[in-house]
Formats: sequence, structure tokens, C-alpha cells
Amino acid sequence: GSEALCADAVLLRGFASAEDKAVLDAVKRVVADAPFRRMTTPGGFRMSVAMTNCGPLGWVTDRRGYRYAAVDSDSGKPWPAMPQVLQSLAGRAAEAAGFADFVPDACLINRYEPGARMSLHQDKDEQDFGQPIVSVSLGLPAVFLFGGLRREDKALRVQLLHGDVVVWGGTARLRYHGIAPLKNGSHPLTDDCRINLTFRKAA
Ligand code: MD3
Ligand code: FE
Repeated sequence: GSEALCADAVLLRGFASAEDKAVLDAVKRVVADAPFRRMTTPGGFRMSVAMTNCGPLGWVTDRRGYRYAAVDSDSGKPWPAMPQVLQSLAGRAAEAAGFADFVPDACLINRYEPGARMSLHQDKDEQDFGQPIVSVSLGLPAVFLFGGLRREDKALRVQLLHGDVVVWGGTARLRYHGIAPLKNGSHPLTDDCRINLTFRKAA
């Protein structure tokens, strides 16, 4: 089923369920070349979420700021190529939400262990806010916080479950959003964590 979270945000419940193992296998291959790491914010805080990337560009943060980079500074090598199964899933999800021809050049992979969270923020490091963002949730459930265009706007809480895919475009693209601290749990496919993949056209 598909439901509107708000204008221009479509939740595709279970859209990735049938290919969950293939997606997690692809994540394993990426992580073998570019391990998860906890990055530092420009303000000097270490993020609780561990991250890696695949595709031509990867989202990174350090004391110098937030940006997209072609090279993984931990390895000195380009980020691993985006596995076809991931690229294809993102394109089909965007299409199902009404965005034809979505070709992401960046896939950020977030790993949440119990207690990890992501505070309210906007995604604005990309060049073209007319491009949608596709996110895929796997493993433990999370409470997604979905605010408005101003940080002060009250945030809705929505559960994101294993296999859920959300497509954010148009007026939803610049909404504040975050993830509440992950609760303990166990999931048969993910070693007691939540994995989120976020596909973007960054450049
Ligand atoms: C709403 N990740 O990596 S995905 C992020 O679950 C990020 O790891 C969260 O926010 C996670 O930047 C949320 C859902 C998401 C992604 C991008 C959005 C929601 C969004 C961009 C605009 C509005
Ligand atoms: Fe975000």
C-alpha cells in the first residue's frame, strides 16, 4: 500500500520487503570496501549513527563542514560503486511515487544501534531541490520525526518498519526531519540494528 505522509511525501509500506536479503547483501559488499564509521559534525560532536556511502558521491561531515565527496577519506579511494539492485530499487520507488527517471549519484547508508538518533535537520547539501530523495528502512523499527519548514514546527511521529520506502519531493523536500533514539530489539536480518539507505541526486 501507499499513503501520503503529507503533500509530496509518499510512504510505500513494504516496497523493499521482497528484496530485503538482496539489498542487505549489497550493503555487506559496500561495507567490506568502505566500513561504517561515526563521523564528526562541524561543531565537534561525534554522530551516534555510523555511516558509509556508495555511488559516485558520498555525504560526509567533519570539522570542515558537511559536503559530498567522491573519495572516502578513510581509505583514500573512491566510494564503492552503487550496486545495481540498489540503483534499480531507488528508481522503481521514485517512479511509483510519480518521479520518472530518478538516477541517484549518492547513496548514504546509515546504521543505528540502540540509542542512536538523528536530531531534526534539513537535507540541503544537494544542488537541485527539485530532485526527490528516496529512503529505505531495514531491520529494527524507528520513530521518524517529521517536522515542517521551520525548526520550531511541531513534528509528527511515524513508525518506519523493515521494508518501508519513503519518497520525498516537492514541498516535502526541505522539511525538518529526524529519528528518535532507537529502541533495543532484535531482527532476524540485521544483527540488532536499523539500516537506512538514502538515495539522492547530489550534483
Ligand atoms: C524528509 N536519514 O540521512 S531517512 C539523512 O532514517 C536522514 O536515517 C534518516 O535524515 C534515517 O539525512 C531519515 C528519511 C528522510 C530522508 C531525507 C529527507 C526524510 C526526509 C529529506 C527531506 C525530508
Ligand atoms: Fe536527512
